[in-house]
Amino acid sequence: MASEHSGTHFDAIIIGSGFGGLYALHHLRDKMGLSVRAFDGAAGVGGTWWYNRYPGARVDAPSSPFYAYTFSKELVDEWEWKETQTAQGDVLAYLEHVADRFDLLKDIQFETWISDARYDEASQMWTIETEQGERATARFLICAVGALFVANMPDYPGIEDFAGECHHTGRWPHDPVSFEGKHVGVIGTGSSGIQSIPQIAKTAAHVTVFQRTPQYSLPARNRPIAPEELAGYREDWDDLRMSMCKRGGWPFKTNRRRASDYTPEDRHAIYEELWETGGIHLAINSFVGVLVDEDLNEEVGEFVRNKIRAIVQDPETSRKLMPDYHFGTKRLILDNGYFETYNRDNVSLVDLREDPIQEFTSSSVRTKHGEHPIDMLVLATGFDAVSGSMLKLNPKGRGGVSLQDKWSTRFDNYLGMTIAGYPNLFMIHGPGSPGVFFTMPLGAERQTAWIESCIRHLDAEGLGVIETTQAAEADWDHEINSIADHTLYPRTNSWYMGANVPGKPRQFLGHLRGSQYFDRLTEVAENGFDGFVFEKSTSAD
Ligand code: N01
Repeated sequence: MASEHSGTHFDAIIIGSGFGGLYALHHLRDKMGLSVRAFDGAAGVGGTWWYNRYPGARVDAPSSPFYAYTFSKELVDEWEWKETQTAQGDVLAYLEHVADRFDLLKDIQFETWISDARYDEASQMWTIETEQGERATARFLICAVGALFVANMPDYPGIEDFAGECHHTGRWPHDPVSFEGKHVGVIGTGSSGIQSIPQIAKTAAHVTVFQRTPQYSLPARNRPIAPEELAGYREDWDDLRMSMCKRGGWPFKTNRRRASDYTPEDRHAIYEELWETGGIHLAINSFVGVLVDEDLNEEVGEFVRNKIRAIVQDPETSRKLMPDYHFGTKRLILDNGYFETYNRDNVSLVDLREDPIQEFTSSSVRTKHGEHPIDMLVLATGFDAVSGSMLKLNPKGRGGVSLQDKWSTRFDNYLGMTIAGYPNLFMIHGPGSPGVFFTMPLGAERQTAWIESCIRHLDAEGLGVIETTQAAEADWDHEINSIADHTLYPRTNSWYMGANVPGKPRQFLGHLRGSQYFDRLTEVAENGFDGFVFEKSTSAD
């Protein structure tokens, strides 16, 4: 596999240096010997973890040491995770360590936005152009642009006239933000809002939370991770890794209990135990089918609502906090004292369903029933998730067709990684892949391994181009949506469905069965790449 590198020409260009991009750089460069250049608009590695540095930001899934790379046992052995629910700063420090340890920084160009990425059919090459006007070409374009990157900004009348500090949680300043003595308005109660509100309330004079949808949130029960515990994981690492691959990204066997085998009282005792355990156990470890069986789901949902009722003292506030969608069908949130925060005197809640925002002034939010003076606004309003960052990059494929045109009504792709009309382009954590439904670092490793098998196949056969077909895309769309349609997920307006962004096509954006998905990738490679067409290499002619 020849390595080409002439300063501006590479075998592969990678966009992004978060978990996905960093691993792709290491794998393609160090394991395959390709010439690779990565670009990132940020000033450092980390992707999501570079940007989302709002107070309280932590991993919102089973965390240390499993929300991490698995490819290097040395790395597993040497990194000391501190807590079970890793804080943003510690994830970022880990990624900086990885970049340093594997000598990745020399091949990443930071503070560089890619303003254009265009495929040339004659040369079978991608050309990227940066905002500074530099150009580079490569045979392969790897888009590791992040599933949660493009900020979803509300467009309330007058919001641009607000004169105080305003920060989106996904674009949090690097300099410390002080809430001391301030009246802070927070819009949004997803993971970012629910993680940050208790922290902001500690020092702010007053926090007014503007809530559109009340949320289920489970106690994270974050705790220090003991050295013996970490040592045990290291000892069993190979088995744990295998288990992660088989079990949706997490190593622990989940319970296969059937709810109908238990009395309501026994089920309730199990919910109590799992609530005390914390994390996402209530959702994944109580009974089979919580996200499928409407009655069972309602029972678990009511259990959580009762917990909220028991925690929140003011009955009116408690009423407004009652979630009414199917439990677990929006991203599950793990909190550290969120509902308890409403018992503080300096926190109040506005239910935007009853009292919608009408406009902003320079110093307040006017809702239908009142005016809320604020001197700082925190927008915890989420992201144009999964598809948004690819659309922002907007690569131009065959015939110069832009992705924004191709994806104007549906995010067609095959295997969540390839797009018809966009040869030799690979997405990591793209729409239709397990992404956030799997452990993202491990998912990135396995998707990159599959990219390797594509490249090796091309080189072994003297081929220049691999490209999927529209027929394969249609089949894939059907497959991932029929998996989702077996569950309660599509019934809820969530970012999984694209429902959080006005006008976004409604489509389930992930593959719910991660292990099955990765088996499928292997199968496709072993069966000669079903669903793909190839072109001979023009440079070999
Ligand atoms: O965003 P969200 P997030 N007016 O979309 C509301 C990951 N994450 O940044 O529910 C008023 O979940 C919106 O209301 P609704 C994690 O996977 C990871 O919190 O759409 N409100 C919702 O309440 C997570 O799921 C970590 O009705 C508006 C909130 O804003 C994902 O990122 C930490 C509004 C947005 O919630 C996104 O989480 C944090 C409007 N115009 C997040 N527009 C870690 O692991 C939106 N909302 C560290």
